[in-house]
Amino acid sequence: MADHANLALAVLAIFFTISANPYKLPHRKFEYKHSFKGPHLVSKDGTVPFWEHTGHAIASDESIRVTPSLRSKKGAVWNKIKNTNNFWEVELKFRVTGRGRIGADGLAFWYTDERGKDGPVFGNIDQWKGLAVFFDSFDNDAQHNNPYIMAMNNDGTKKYDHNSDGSHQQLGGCLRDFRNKPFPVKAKIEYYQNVLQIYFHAGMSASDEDYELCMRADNVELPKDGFFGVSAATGGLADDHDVISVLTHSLTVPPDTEQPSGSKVTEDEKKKLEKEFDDYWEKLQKAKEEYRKEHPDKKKESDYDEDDKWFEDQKERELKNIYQGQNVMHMTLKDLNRKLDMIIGQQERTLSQLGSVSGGGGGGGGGGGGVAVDTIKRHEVDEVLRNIRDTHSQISGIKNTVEAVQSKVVSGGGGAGMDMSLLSHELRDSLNNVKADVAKILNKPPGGAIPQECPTTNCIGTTFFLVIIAAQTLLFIGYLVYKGNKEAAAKKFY
Ligand code: MAN
Ligand code: CA
Ligand code: CA
Repeated sequence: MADHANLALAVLAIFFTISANPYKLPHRKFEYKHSFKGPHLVSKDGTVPFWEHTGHAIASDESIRVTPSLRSKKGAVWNKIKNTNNFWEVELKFRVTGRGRIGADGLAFWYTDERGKDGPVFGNIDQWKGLAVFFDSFDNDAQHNNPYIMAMNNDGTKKYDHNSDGSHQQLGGCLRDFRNKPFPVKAKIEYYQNVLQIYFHAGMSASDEDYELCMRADNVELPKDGFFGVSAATGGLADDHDVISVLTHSLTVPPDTEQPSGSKVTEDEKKKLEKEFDDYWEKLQKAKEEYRKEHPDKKKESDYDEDDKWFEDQKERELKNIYQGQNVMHMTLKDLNRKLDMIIGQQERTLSQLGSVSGGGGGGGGGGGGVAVDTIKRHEVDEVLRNIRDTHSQISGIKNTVEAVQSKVVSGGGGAGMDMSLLSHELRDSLNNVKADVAKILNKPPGGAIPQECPTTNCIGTTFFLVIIAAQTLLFIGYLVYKGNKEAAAKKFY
């Protein structure tokens, strides 16, 4: 039974080997003796462990200022320990800052057979042996192609052409601005299986992900053992050149990709093994069946034997799928929750800013720190939202009422229709009263015996009476027009 399990495993392993991507990522190992990084970059004696800084370079706890932003300065920091790894990756984190729109001259990363010498090439010697990567800020050949990142491999014979920015000597490069960025810029220089690649992070975010490929060159031969170093120089113009960290990893080929080509499984062998596995499986099932027949009492125990551990039945698979599905839902919900929190946070920030702007008045902040900002609280936000909801429901209620009223008005029955007819009745009644009073007055005998005392209410002339009637009619028409307009406006709003 164990043999069977082993065989199954072997077949699975072969399947994985065949289906796996033939390219495997290198094995990375951090090399602390070829690295430095803050905080506490310097020891008590002012030196950087495993490194030596020279020229105008100044080391502080957080970074090494390779040159200050003063004219004609040179500085360098060199690893004291020779690198013996065939392949490696160095991540260089730095800042180039200056007040001018143009700065100079630039920073250089080195992997060379020698170290620590002063010279004209960004603070290092010319005709070096090994790799240089220049972060060249200043456009000496006026081709409008700086700041530029370029790699140059030198066998010790080439003189760097400073006046043309080495444009004809480069292995490869890219035009990238690395000066005055909000975050430190980073360059990843990777040398693996004689392929040189430079990735660049433009310092626009603090994320580790934002690297992009700057250059790649195949068949690059670098010194077997060499020193890592960083140097910088200023000239007629100047920048601060600060190195924040150098992090080195050795790169080795993972053991399982080092298989000799003879051990690769051919298609025929694969089929043969599969057949062997099927035959064996059949035999095993038969043997199991026979055993069960011979030992019916042990049937239950053997139902779930060791071999079954390797396989999952339909139910198990479904359960697993459900579980995974739920997991995905859970993660999505979590993500949504996080995003919601972010939105609420932003809203609160905006509201608090608005609050402080309107509350602070035009006084210009009263001279800096220490002023407590009156921020809006969560419960206040909830209160505002509740109010908005209430208002909304009230408006809906009003809308419904208006609609109902409208429909009743249109159909002519009840509601506003009733009001209108009531009003017109009232008006008619009062008109009738007026008419009756007027008739009474008019029916009184003319001449002499006209009683001087008027009835208490209706002692008016005909003209005055007509004016009143006209005014009332006008009022009535005006009311009807106003009502009609209001309803039309309400209709438009909804
Ligand atoms: C001067 C010279 C150059 C240098 C520029 C920029 O023109 O020192 O070598 O590249 O300034 O600093
Ligand atoms: Ca230059
Ligand atoms: Ca140039």
